[in-house]
Amino acid sequence: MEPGKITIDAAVFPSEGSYTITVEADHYANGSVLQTILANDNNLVINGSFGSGKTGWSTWSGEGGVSAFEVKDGVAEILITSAGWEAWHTQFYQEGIPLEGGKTYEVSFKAKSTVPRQIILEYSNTSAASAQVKFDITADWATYGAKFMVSNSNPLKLNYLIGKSLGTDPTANSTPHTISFDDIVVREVQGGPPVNPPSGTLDNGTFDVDSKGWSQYFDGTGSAAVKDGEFAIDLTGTGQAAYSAQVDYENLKLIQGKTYTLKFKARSTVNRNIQVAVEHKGGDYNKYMEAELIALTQSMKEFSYTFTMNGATDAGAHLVFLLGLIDGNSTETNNEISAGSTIYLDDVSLIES
Ligand SMILES: [Ca+2]
Ligand SMILES: [Ca+2]
Repeated sequence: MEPGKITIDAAVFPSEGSYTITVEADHYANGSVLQTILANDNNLVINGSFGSGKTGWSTWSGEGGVSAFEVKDGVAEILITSAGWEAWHTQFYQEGIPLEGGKTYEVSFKAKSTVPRQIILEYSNTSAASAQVKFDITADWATYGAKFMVSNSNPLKLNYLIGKSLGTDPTANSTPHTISFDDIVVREVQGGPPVNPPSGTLDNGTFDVDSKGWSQYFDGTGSAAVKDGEFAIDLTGTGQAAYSAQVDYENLKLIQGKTYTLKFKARSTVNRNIQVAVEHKGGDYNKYMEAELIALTQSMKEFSYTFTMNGATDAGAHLVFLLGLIDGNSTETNNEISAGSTIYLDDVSLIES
């Protein structure tokens, strides 16, 4: 002990957790302080073992989602009484996890659900190549994990989307259930694939090898993959909004005052409208090229748009194809889309003119 400082041996604390430390001194009133003791294991998540109750963790439920969050015996338990009608209608998250651009991280956690279901883990606020990963959780504890890379140093929001399950078994969507989480860890890992800083240009629009540079997002069921040199987007639903099904190319750098030409070829197994836009990705989604309505048929057709970058130079722009619920598609068309349809994209280019 020295003036202003009391050092306590680490062995006093049996585990990570929240401790009340009381200082007793003769002739003085007792003084107490509540202190969180973190494990020294390079875990970037605060209180991932839930030894400190709910510290660091939050839940959000809205729209149709209803949930209650408690920590019992060092385990996070989220009782979902109503799943809502979108995956994001119930969320469980921690914000402000410090990451460094150019590094690779591994997330791992233990989970179970009284009703087996799919959950989505979203890496928000980062430029992680894979923005989301889906896990099928069973009634027994199991450990799940994924690796992701970041190209900037934005703090991570680790967000579990646990509203509507988008998995093949929808039982959880109409059955109250409890999802349990424990030992949530985010650690830097060495030896991951090197992360090249983004070039700022659209480098892969021909899909000759893969869909590198492209992200996808679906509220409903859907998936996008390269098929025979084209980007094939399978849809079995429209969701509730234009953005409910989308593919995008991010980390585009647009320079103020420059004029750009966007070209691509597209077709759809169902005659329908889609939209394409160029905008800032995230935040206010500031539009640089307003959403254009495009009518697709079963024949491949080339489309071309020219726009001038009127906003401030932005290295966080994206080109986004909006494939969900689009104005101008009739109920009949939406039913055809939902019955199973595919959109094909190819030869996408965005060049300064
Ligand atoms: Ca625990
Ligand atoms: Ca191609």
